[in-house]
Amino acid sequence: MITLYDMPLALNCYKVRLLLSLLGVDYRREPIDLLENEHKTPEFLALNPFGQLPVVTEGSLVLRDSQAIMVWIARKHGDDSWLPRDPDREAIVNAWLSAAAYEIRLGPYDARLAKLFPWLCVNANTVNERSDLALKLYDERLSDREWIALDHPTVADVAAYPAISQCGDGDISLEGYDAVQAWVGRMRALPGYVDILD
Ligand SMILES: N[C@@H](CCC(=O)N[C@@H](CS)C(=O)NCC(=O)O)C(=O)O
Repeated sequence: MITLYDMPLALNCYKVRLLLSLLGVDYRREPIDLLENEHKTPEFLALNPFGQLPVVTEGSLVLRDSQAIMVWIARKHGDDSWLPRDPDREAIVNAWLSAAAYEIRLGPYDARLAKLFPWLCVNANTVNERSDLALKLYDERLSDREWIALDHPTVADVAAYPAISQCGDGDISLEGYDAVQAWVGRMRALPGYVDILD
């Protein structure tokens, strides 16, 4: 059985919960309270020396980093569509996974952090500009297509969704990003979809 070390409001944990739910994979949640610094205890640091959520374990396997975890889940439990085995198509998905970890992280993810957990945000001064940059890139990408990487949902959509869908928490608006808004609606309609607090 998979165990997810998890905090409900943490966006990187939500990425993993959303993918597990979309794929119908059973797992158990082990709550770790970032506000109580439970991610910096010796026990947790032994699991993840980076001192970050999420962490996933299965038997003796211990995995950190939401992107790496999603790739593992997709390979293990998904059909090829969530992460294609064809190298050309896989590379496109991986490029958008990286965008979720960088452009989205520095933009809407950190904007939300700056409002909800300011002591964890290292670039509060640039989050508005970075959010605009990231949302423009995603809006342009989605202007003539339904899904971010390929012509169907992939882990790249799941990686981007949490920070984009919760960007209002960081006072970032999706107004004017019509293609992104339409994509958010498509994500919410996927079978197995769960909200951040479900
Ligand atoms: N690259 C990592 C980043 C993980 C990360 O930043 N996790 C946040 C919660 S969403 C965290 O644990 N922050 C606490 C800290 O960095 O001290 C991933 O994608 O999982």
